[in-house]
Amino acid sequence: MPLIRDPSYARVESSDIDYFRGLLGDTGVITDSTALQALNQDWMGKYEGKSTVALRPKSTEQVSKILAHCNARRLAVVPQGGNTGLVGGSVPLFDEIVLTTTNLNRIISFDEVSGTLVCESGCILEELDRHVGGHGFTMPLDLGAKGSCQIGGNVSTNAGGLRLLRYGSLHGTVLGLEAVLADGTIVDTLQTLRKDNTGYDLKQLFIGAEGTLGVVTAVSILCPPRPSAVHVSYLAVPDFATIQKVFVRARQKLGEILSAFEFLDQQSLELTLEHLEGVRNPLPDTQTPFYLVVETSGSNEAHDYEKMEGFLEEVMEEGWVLDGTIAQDSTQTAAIWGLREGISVALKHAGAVYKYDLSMPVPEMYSLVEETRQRLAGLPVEVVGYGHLGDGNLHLNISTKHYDENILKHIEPFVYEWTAARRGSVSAEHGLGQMKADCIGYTKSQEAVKLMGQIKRVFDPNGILNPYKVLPQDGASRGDHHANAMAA
Ligand code: FAD
Ligand code: 2HG
Ligand code: ZN
Repeated sequence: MPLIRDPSYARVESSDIDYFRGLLGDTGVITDSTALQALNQDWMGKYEGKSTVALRPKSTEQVSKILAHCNARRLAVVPQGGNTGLVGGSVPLFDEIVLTTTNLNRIISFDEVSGTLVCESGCILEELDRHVGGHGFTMPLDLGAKGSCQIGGNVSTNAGGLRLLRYGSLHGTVLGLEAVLADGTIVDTLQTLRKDNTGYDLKQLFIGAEGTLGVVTAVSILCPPRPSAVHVSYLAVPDFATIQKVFVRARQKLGEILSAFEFLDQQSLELTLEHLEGVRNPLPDTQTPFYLVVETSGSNEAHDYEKMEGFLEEVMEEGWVLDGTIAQDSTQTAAIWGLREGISVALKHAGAVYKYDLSMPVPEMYSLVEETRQRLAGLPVEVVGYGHLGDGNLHLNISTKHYDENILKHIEPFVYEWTAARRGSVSAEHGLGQMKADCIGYTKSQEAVKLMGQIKRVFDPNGILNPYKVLPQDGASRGDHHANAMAA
């Protein structure tokens, strides 16, 4: 249902632009329509706003002054990092001001003893990984968008990614952060302590808040030592039940060095090979419904390779894996990851895509893909399933040429209701953004959503921060219906 602009928000006037230019200089205020186009549109080209001004502050103090001004004037603001989000959270719906963190890109410190990095929120993930890599450490998260996404965006979406299985979620690795509230108050919780039990852990509220509670300006994050031995295998598996046996065996055999366990179906593979140039099929002579990417990260090259080889031999002897290959060098490793990380890019090249990012018990996961395929039979779509199997996170994607309401009505609310019936989550890692602002009730209780609304009002009483996102506009979620139905 299309939303209507909330008329209680003010519109940007020339006096506002003058104020911003005085604060940020001409280069910090973007009003040129070509430059604005990229900031108004999301990565998929699915969501597009109509903002007439974007701001590029260079310091926390500037962010504070911008927000204080916007709050006093009741101008709505959308925080934007790398703009790689997949739920339309980083772009305006109407004329909200875009506040981009691109120029907040200083690395503040790195402690080589603890591995703690402190940096501004606009630092790009891949660049941070390069920086800490120079000290023998790695960032605790990795994702296909690493070349563009920013650490502030990662924290604000609580991004999961390819190695959550090994390094855990940002709720554990972020040690502190600095954020600016809607009224300009700077909340400094930028600690570097592993342990701190003094009161409520406020930083956790900003992790995954998708820019609705404050603008994150700096982050302190714990980086693990960079593994010196990384091995990646690519395996062909006949069915989804068998994938689960392979996963259990991988955990038993590879233990603490297991760092990723990803799956993709045949349809994902074919679509990626068709639409993405430069990707290679690691097992060109084997066709099977499922493929796995299994990675180990450790410190003993020969020993870790032996472990991976032993694991592969065992699962092949069991008949669970029909064919498999272990990357022999960094080029082959990059090729396997290039295929897995390239699925989203290939889907983008293929046309329009409906994305569902779901958490649910692993044994049930693929039935949803199959049922969705059946429901959509006869429609011009390709249904693909892949994701972070080790984390119970399915990426169900429905690819088609153009967005089409008729296709959508076959998918929703079916996918959400199916997930809710299994007590799953309608957002495992991408967030709710604008796509699912009215869907939280499928996963969270009405009491929890009410409490979130109260928290939002404490942090942002005028509701200027990322409106129309995350929480339902009028307090009623589509999922409430489901919750009521379950209770009845
Ligand atoms: P943006 O897209 O700019 O913003 C995302 C949200 O955070 C918005 O709501 C925005 O308002 C808010 N925000 C951004 N910066 C700030 C800030 N400083 N303060 C407050 N709010 C802020 N996600 C995963 O979890 N796992 C994956 O494996 C993964 N792979 C991806 C692969 C590809 C190819 C792509 C395109 C995306 C992928 N994503 C993945 C989604 C996306 O990259 C992540 O959500 C990422 O963390 C977003 O970072 P960003 O800097 O681009 O944020
Ligand atoms: C991934 O795991 C990302 O590749 C993107 O989370 C998933 O595009 C998607 O649906
Ligand atoms: Zn993912």
